[in-house]
Amino acid sequence: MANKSTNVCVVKHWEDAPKLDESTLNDDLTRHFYYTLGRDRVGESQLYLYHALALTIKDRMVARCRATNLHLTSKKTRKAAYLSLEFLMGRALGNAVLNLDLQASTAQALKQYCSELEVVAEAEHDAGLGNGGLGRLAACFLDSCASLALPVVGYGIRYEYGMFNQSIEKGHQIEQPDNWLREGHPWELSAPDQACRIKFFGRVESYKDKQGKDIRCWVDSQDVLAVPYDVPIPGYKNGVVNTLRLWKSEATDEFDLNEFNAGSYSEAVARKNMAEQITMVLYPNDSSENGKELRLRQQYFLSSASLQDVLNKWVNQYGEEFSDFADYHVFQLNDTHPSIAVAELMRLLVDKYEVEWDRAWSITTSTMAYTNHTLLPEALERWSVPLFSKLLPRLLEIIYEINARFLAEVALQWPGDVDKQRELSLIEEGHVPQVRMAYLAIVGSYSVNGVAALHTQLLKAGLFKTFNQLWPEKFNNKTNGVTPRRWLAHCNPKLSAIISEKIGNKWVADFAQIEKIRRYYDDSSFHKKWRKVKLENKVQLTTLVKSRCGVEFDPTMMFDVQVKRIHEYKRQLLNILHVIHLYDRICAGDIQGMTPRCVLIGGKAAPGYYMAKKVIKLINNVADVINQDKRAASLLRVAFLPNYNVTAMETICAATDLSEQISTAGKEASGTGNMKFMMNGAITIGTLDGANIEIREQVGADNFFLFGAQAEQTDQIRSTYDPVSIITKDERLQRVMALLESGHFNLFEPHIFDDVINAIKSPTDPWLVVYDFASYIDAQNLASQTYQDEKTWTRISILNTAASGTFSSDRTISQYSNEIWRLEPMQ
Ligand code: B1H
Repeated sequence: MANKSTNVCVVKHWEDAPKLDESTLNDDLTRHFYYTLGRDRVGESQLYLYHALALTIKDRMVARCRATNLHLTSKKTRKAAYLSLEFLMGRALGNAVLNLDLQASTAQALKQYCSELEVVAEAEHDAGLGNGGLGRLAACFLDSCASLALPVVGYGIRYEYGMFNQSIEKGHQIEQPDNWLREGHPWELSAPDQACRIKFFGRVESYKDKQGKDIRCWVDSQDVLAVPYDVPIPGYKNGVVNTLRLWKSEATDEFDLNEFNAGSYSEAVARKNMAEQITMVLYPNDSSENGKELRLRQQYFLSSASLQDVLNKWVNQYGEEFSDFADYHVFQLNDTHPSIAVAELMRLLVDKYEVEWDRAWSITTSTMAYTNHTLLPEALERWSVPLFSKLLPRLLEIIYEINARFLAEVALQWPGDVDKQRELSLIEEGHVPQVRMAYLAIVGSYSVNGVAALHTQLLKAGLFKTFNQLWPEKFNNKTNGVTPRRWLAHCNPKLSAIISEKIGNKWVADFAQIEKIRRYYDDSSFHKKWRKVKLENKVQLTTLVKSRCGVEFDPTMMFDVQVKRIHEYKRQLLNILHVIHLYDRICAGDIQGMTPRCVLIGGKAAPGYYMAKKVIKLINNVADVINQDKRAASLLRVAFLPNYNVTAMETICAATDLSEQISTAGKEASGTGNMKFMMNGAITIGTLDGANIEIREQVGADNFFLFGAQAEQTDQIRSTYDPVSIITKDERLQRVMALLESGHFNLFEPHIFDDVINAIKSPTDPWLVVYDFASYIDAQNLASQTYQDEKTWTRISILNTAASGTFSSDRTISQYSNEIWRLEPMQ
């Protein structure tokens, strides 16, 4: 534990540290290349140049990171901790160079090595520590917090293996481990002196202290060390560098010693493995829980380490006095994954710091805030009571105590209503009782938010209805956003340049200003530039598609794109039915006025998700048939892009004409890909779902291709749903289904699509693919027609970018900060 005098010493040191600025970047790059890495110029790969540059850039962030920490410790400042099992960061180099305003000096320095930033950047491996939207949202939020100079620390897990790499073999998804740390991770800085101990297993003993107070003691636990690795998060040109603290699990030393001395060497090594397993791998299930014990260990490991870290810092500074702790802290829970933090904060306060229960509960419920990201029932986390009791015995006791007190409150509100108590209980009754993690999060938090207007409305009216009756003031909406630094300035430099030419470059920091580009929506010379940029971006994507899929795209054709996790509710199947319909028209010679299209689909399926994997196979088979058919060559090309990730999206979203956001209404909580496409001037074809609704409101109904059933109609539709009779009445769909059922796309693989076909035709298909088919095809036809009118398309494209101001994560984070966190900017 650092005492105050060493702190002062450190502070002095950093104040005196040599200032690293642009003028020294050149020398530092050389020093790192030759001395830190021990390389010379001849025949070295870009990898070492990347490492040397990353170290050079990191040097420039470390001092500022210290300054941020100094600010936080020197002033008693309110701060937030963002707890998330996922941070889908992607690459860091290009973003850091942009945010630190080092583009010119970096380019200059790299010239000596006959290289340039775009080339060196290719050597960086994506940090894929997340599944999809939820993890990428956390990454965008960190960028916005730093750019708005808000005192926010991200807490996550340093998975040894991130999101798996996907390859496609004979149309099937193959998963390979993502050993992203193999070539080193130059951005992180470990702080082994700040490691925390995390308890697992064991049992609870009770005894009375001197005053006769009942003390509960968690004993015989098997402890694991949590070692922090800090990743710097630079704000945009504001000198702020925040921290993402990622925890790695390690065995404690005494295991080795005790067991080793007792002669149980192999047992000691086995335990070491068990400890290190905790942070070994990210669970690849987007939007569904899998209930594995190791996952619960990860959740508790992150929650406990992060809370201990915050409490340690508080105690170091202010001692074990918690009366105003809640005035200075807030913990934002990214979904229920870290919601065990509610019980863990209680444990630390009550057991470790001997705070009395009611005071501890008041601290907990004024520091915890919970974000819900999904209404899908399969994603709602429940942990079995026996598992809890074995792995985290003291936590289960605390949850029982929270529940007892909560149910007493319920009884006061609804006297004598036992059903209400059963309905709201944190423990679900049944053969094996379960802990309901969402309920724990709601009961323990002062704020519960959804991630788009419709989503929040549905939460309040459905899933959390009774909680909303009990505590209406807790519930609020925070519509998601994405960072315009990565998702426009960095990924689309050409579009950024022509925008800045017209409206200056203030929009990068103040994205509401993007609205000014609207003035040019009818300016023909601006139209020309806009189209030229899009074409150049499409040429780049064409190169990527050619190299990854072997499919030749034609950049003069319309680029129609759907990239996201593969899930039935996202309806990649509906997309491919439209593709089959277009192919059917081509085969039938019905090509009058058809707009040539390149259809790109990409995304990973959870390894155990049977239907999602079948859909990938179908897309690949359909693509093969169409791409080999000469009749289609000038009208339709289809590709499935393997291993879709953050870096691929940077090329994709800049090059897309038509953005597919076609989920079943009421199922996509928000979506964030929809916002990235919009910023880059793609036009959306979509349902009234998640943030699509707000996108359409912002850009105007005429500038959005709408189709499909609405959320409030879907239950009614499902009750009388008869897809087979709809197919019979719709000639277009009948022909599509006939082609599919004839085996045309699986000539040498009989029956492989039977389950997909049956799902489409099932009256219990929850995703209503057949119901929405006709209106989807009509909307696609309208999109096609519109695309042929170059001027109209360009106008709508500009209007989309211009209307995307509100979808900046800066706006989202300002709302979190003003309405939930109540933080003051650090400058
Ligand atoms: C979202 C998840 C999710 N919602 C469980 N829920 C996971 C659930 O590993 N797990 O167990 C992982 C992820 N992810 C997404 O969050 C929503 O589907 C999107 O609509 C939303 O845009 C995104 C960010 O809010």
